[in-house]
Amino acid sequence: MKSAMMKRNVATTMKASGNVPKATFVRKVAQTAGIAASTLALTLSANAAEVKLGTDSGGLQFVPSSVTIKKGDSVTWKNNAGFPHNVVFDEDECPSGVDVDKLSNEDYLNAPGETVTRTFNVAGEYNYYCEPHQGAGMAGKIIVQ
Ligand SMILES: [Cu+2]
Repeated sequence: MKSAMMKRNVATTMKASGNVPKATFVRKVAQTAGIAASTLALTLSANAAEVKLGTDSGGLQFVPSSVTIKKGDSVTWKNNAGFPHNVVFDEDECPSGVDVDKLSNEDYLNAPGETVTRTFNVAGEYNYYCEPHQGAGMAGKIIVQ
């Protein structure tokens, strides 16, 4: 019970601290969760960013729409609202040599909470979109440093 509450607190704090520098952000989250910052930093350095498919209110957006990660990190997209969604990378909008067919998940995510995870091993900027909602502007960016 206690650990479920802690998780919720961490998630809330993470959502609210969009532009806070990482160190400050880690400290804040650690304070909120009541655990050592060093422990949390270690956890975060495994680095899996999460992007929600659809806003909590059902908006047709990736949340957050832009994510910055390091080479070797992965991104997990989680079905949230307004689905079906998918994740499609455009060859012209990714670093050259990247296999966009492998990176994309063209199958629709239909179930709530369904996830797709991809690992990024080539630095650069990746732009992607959701095919069913491309017309509504559902697009995102991954910056791999
Ligand atoms: Cu969509």
